[in-house]
Order: sequence, then C-alpha cells, then structure tokens
Amino acid sequence: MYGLVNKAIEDYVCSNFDADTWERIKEKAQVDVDVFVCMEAYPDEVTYSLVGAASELLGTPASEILSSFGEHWVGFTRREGYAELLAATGRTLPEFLSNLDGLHARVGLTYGFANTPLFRVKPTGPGELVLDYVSTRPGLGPMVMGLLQGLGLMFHTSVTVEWVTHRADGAACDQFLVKYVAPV
Ligand code: 1DX
Repeated sequence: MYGLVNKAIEDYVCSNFDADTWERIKEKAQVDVDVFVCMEAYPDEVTYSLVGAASELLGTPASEILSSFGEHWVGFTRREGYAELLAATGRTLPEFLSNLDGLHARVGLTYGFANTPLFRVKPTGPGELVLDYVSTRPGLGPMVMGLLQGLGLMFHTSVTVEWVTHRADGAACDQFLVKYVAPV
C-alpha cells in the first residue's frame, strides 16, 4: 500500500500513544524504515505487520486497532493535504460513499493504484444504505467500520454501522448496513 497508509499508522500511534511506542512497534514488526514516503508503494505485508505488532504490544485486538485507525485516517488525510480531495468527493455521507470509487480513480490516475478497493452504495430507505466493500486485501472490514465513523465526524453526522455480510464467511464481499442522521 501507499506509504501514506503506513504514515497514517505512525500518526495514529504517536498521537494516541508516543514516539517510543511507535519505534517498538516497528522493531517488533521487523520493519526497518525510518521515514515512509507517501507516494511510494510498500508491500501490504508492511502494513499488516505493523498492525499485528501494535496489537501485540498494546494488548488490543487487531480488529480494534484497524477500526480506530480507520477513524483516524479521515482526519489524517484532511490534515495531510487531501482536504480538497475529500471535500470534492461529497457533501454528505451517502454522497461521499457513492463517489469513493471516483476518488480512488483520481488518485490512481495521478500515482497509479495497484489494488483499488470498490465501494458500492445501495440506498435502502431514508437515512439508511447498504455498503458493499470489495477488496483484494483480506481482513480490513474493521477498518471500514472505523472509516465510516471518521466520515461521521467529518460530516457531523451520527452513524451506526452493522456488519451484515462477512467475506470471511464465504460471501462475495463484506456488506455494511449504515444508518445515519445528518444535521438539519
Ligand atoms: F470510507 O481494501 C473514507 O495503496 C472511506 O485495499 C474510505 O492501494 C475515506 F500518497 C494520496 C495517496 C498518495 C491520497 F498520493 C492515497 F499516493 C486515498 C486519500 C483515499 C484519502 C486504498 C489507501 C488503497 C491506499 C481500503 C482502506 C484498503 C478509503 C484504505 C480507504 C480517502 C484508502 O479514503 C483496501 C492502496 C490517498 C487517499 C482517501 C486506500 C490504497 C476510504 C477513504 N482506503 C494515496
């Protein structure tokens, strides 16, 4: 994945814990990188190892780390120069989700994306939608749960998410039932 993702993990650890914890996580993960380059592609293994090591060191399930990290990602990318990109993606939670593939296409045009996830939105009623998440990368469903919370913060929208269909159980993709209440 892009170095930006690993940088976001670093930022998540350093802002919620400290720099020393981050160094210990890198050591445990056997990741010998001083500074991640945002636009450089790193093996996915690096990201998974960092999450695994963080989970062990912090004594927190990897799924919880991924979910907190997903929430962190939205604010992190806004602060790191992608605020306009995010703003252009939508003005509401459902609009943003509907345009996520477009966001990835845009980033991909500029930097080349090897493994773009797909997000499909099916409105199911007022304030309710089903989100299909199709990814070549296994195990990142909990991160999507957190991403949705991060979008809730960005749009001042209260969000509840139910993970209704799990790819790990043999389904074609992960599916989330998202209920949201936007401010009037
Ligand atoms: F709900 O399943 C809200 O490397 C969401 O594969 C979901 O393949 C926000 F550095 C610039 C750059 C670069 C900008 F210049 C990425 F290159 C991307 C910024 C997305 C903001 C996907 C990251 C693929 C890396 C799914 C989880 C991973 C999508 C990660 C979250 C807004 C992003 O992101 C999977 C890769 C950006 C950039 C956003 C993603 C790769 C998302 C969201 N994805 C790189």
